Amino acid sequence: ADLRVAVLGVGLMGADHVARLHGRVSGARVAVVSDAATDRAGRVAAGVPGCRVVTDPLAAVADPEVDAVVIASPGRFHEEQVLACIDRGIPVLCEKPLTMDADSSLAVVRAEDAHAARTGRRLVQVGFMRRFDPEYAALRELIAAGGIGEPLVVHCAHRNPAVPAGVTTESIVNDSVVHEVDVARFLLDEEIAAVTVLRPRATRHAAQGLSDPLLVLLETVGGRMVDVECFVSTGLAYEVRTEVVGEDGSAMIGLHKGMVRQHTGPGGAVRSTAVAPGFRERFGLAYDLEVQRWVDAARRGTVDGPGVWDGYAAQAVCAAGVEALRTGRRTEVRMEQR
Ligand code: ISE
Repeated sequence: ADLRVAVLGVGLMGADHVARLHGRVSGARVAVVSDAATDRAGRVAAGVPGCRVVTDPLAAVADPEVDAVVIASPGRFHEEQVLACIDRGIPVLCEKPLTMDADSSLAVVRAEDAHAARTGRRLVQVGFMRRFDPEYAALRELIAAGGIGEPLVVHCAHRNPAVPAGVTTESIVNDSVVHEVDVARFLLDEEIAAVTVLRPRATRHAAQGLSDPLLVLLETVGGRMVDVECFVSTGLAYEVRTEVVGEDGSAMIGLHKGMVRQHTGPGGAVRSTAVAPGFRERFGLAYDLEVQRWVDAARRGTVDGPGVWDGYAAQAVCAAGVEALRTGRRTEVRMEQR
């Protein structure tokens, strides 16, 4: 039978997951949606035959006709919603952040560990979708197979055309740079030990007081270094590039996708490719693959994607990043041994 999924939070990301589960993913159906904005929940549910609105998210988790949960609510609600899923023993895909700080994420790690010790099953996948992007997956395989020798340095560019009002410099670290934190851990297969954050001259397109772009340096426990240019108000497009430099070669992903065109430009013929306008275009396939993989595992009562430890590590590194931003100093990451 199809996996009956409850989607908690149907804003941009949650509504996207509903459309994906309904239209592109096999083996699952959206049985319940939940959102504090009941009119929005009603509109989303109306597009999915058989889908009910359950306003209280914890009631949605407890619903006997729900087998698994997708959490796309605001981050401050994730902790209690994830813990409720673990309590009920059902698989959950939780968008980042896992919780709002490292201590509470560690508590989720422990709760899931206790469940896994009893049942042998992990329950929580964290929404680090880049791991499912075919280019990132190929890059990781190349590195693991020794294709560029020992990796030494990673260069990352993460650019957004614009961000919603209310974004702060801290939230650039927590919501945007967090993806490079996970990518670095995923590609290099080791933890981040220290973070430094520099503030270049800000673009005039940034909101008042926002330090944009940021330059972030991540140092791994093995002494590898990852530089990240994170620039969230370029006014252009959605660009995510990653280059890994190794002892015996280098490899880059995220240059372009799709058609290369020749056409007349101002000073003669030009060659051009389109750049994705937003994260849904750039990572649409990654999201589809992520959710399909989650559904396949959830039908067996478990998960096999990035998990609570990855959510906790990301949170610990971002906490160090926020401190580095405040102090201007290199800041060591405080986290437990796995
Ligand atoms: C947003 O939360 C995301 O997750 C996007 O992937 C990222 O590019 C953006 O900067 C964040 O605000």
